[in-house]
Order: sequence, then structure tokens, then C-alpha cells
Amino acid sequence: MGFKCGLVGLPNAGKSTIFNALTNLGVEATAYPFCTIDPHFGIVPLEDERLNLVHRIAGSAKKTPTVLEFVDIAGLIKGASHGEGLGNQFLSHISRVDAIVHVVRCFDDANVAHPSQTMDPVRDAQDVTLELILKDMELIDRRVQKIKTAAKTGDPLMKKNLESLEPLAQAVQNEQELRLVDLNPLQSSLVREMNCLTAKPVIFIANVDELQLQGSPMTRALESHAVSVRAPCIPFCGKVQAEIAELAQEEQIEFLNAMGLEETALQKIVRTGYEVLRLITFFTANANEAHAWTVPKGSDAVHAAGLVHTDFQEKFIKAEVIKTAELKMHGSMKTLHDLGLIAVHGRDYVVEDGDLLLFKIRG
Ligand SMILES: Nc1nc2c(ncn2[C@@H]2O[C@H](COP(=O)(O)OP(=O)(O)OP(=O)(O)O)[C@@H](O)[C@H]2O)c(=O)[nH]1
Ligand SMILES: [Mg+2]
Repeated sequence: MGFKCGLVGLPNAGKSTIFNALTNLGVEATAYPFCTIDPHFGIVPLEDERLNLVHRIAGSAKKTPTVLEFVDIAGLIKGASHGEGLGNQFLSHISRVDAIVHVVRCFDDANVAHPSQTMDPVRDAQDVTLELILKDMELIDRRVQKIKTAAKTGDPLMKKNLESLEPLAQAVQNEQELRLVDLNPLQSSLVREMNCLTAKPVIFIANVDELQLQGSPMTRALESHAVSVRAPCIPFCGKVQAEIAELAQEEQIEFLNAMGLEETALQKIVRTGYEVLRLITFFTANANEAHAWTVPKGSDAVHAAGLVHTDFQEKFIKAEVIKTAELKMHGSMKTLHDLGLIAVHGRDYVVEDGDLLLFKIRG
């Protein structure tokens, strides 16, 4: 499906531990800084009670949830944009993700070295963000130089591009992330082309100790920093969650109850990922399979159909649209039909989160 969230942060912040908790893949997570070098990839299915409902009512043989992909990336340190630590390697991995999950260490543990020796989550978050900003500065400068050379021919488009890049260069020089800058359409497309790192949506994870899940001064400081840079912040105990992920399902529930933890911590990260990426879920169902799909908000019915099968796009006639909330309320397709609650729409219909779409195609 390809919506990728990259785990980014200082060495020993707990990225691999959280990756294991999310994916249950058991990659190496030790107190040794730069433990991760090559990125790890893992898929997390999105639990969704609406899919269970569709599956049950359609009586489908199979159930396929929608997924997010997580990438565990090497730790980065101050100066990384100039080659410190693992240097530029991490940047190419970050440039390939759709959203950044910024893991910030809020746990105190003398056995786990901190690159700056002292605990200060806000400083850590700012240090990492600054490296991303410096990388963007380099990308924009490089593009400006290239355009300046091309502009010598007097091409008016080049002049326009140059003018559009000016405020972006200014923003990064002021150490501002590009996702916080209002971009016009030309600037948005330039930012996309350059694949600027700070234009990507960000979610903070405050990696806390099990005893501090209810809040600590460090977590609160990070939370207010996150508010000031308009990003969500989720407190998460990576170590405990990684241990839980290794247990059998029934043991997991017992363990969580005993710890007074919310069962939904992992799902909360995945769901927040959906929100920051502006993604929605729609469903399809037949006797074979009930399937959850992910599309960007604002997608139309024909685009959604193309996701299910490339042929569907071309042969699209119409889509019957059922709201899963109404399906839940009335409990059967027949009742919805009798009540006139099954709408018929054409290719331009804008898909809404929670729609069950039954495509009618030619041939
Ligand atoms: N006490 C405590 N230790 C933790 C927690 N989360 C992770 N750790 C420990 O911190 C160490 C580093 O964790 P990793 O997950 O490997 O950190 P990383 O961010 O992937 O580090 P690099 O790959 O080196 O960038 C490991 O020994 C973990 O067990 C936590 O919530 N509490
Ligand atoms: Mg790691």
C-alpha cells in the first residue's frame, strides 16, 4: 500500500524498541548507540471494528485489514547533516517516508547512554529537527543554484521558481520547519519535487518509563513543545509494549490490565498516523473477501475503484455507497435497502471515511 512512517530520533531514544512493539518483528534493540544501521521495515495492520462488521454482515470468507508501513531508521546526532554519526545515510531513508514518527527519550536509565549525557527531551527534539532543517536548507540552496544557471537564458518560469523558493530559503534559515509555512501551489510542488524532510507531517512519541505513563515533568515539557510546533505527541512506554508484543493474545490483555495500561497504545499511533497523513478508510465486500482500503482524503470513487482493481477504473459504471455507521445501526443490507439508505453515485463521488463501496463495472 505504501504509506510509510519513519521512526526518527537520537541514538538510544528507543526507536528499535518501539518498532518491535509495533511490528513484533524482534529487531536488535540494545543500549549500544547506533545499534541500527540498515533500516528495518514492518507492516502494521489497522484493527478496525467497522471491517469486522462488514465481514460479518457480508459473510465473507476472508478479512483483509488496511496497513501502515513502519521503517526503523538509524539514530542521528547533532551535525548529522554534515556527516556526523552515520551522516547522510539516514537522510536518504527519511526522504523516502510519508510521515516522520519522532521518538524522543523521556526515560531515565543510567544503563542506557545518552549522546549528550544529560536528559532534556525538548533539546533532543530540537537538535534532531534542526538536522532535518539543515538538510532542507542544503536541498533548497542546491535547487536555487541550479535554477540560477538555467535562468540566465531568460526563461520566465525559472524566474518564477526562483521567486517562489526565496521565502522557503528564508524560512529554513530562520530554523522553521516547512510544514509550518503556508505554501502556494507552486511552492508545494517544488517542495514535493525536492522531497524536503521538514515538509513531512510529524508525530512525536514520548518514550517514557513504565512508572511515568501517567505523566512526568519531562513528558509534559515535550508535550508543550509539540503543541508549539503543531504536532501530536503520544506518550508510549516502548520497553513495556515491546515485552507485551511478545506475549500470547490472552496474556497480553491480562498484562495490560494488571499494568493499568490502555490496550490501544499501538493503535493510537497508527490512527494518529492516519490523521496526520490525511488518510481515510473505505471498505469493499463480497462472498470472498471483506477488505479495508486506504486512500487520501478527497479521493473520488473512480480512484478508489482503481485501487481495488486497475480494470475497475476503466470499466466503472457506478458505486453503491453504504455508510458503515448506518449498517451498524440497522444490522442488515436488506433493512438499509428497504429504508432507501443505499445511495448510488458516479465516478466523481468523493469517498468518505467509513464508506462501504460496491462497484458496478462493465462486462
Ligand atoms: N528504561 C528504559 N529503557 C528503554 C526504554 N525504551 C528503550 N529502552 C532501552 O534503551 C536502549 C536503546 O533502545 P533502542 O530501541 O535500541 O534505541 P534506538 O533509538 O533504536 O537506538 P539506535 O538504533 O542506536 O539509534 C535499549 O537497551 C532499550 O532496552 C524505556 O522506555 N525505558
Ligand atoms: Mg535502533
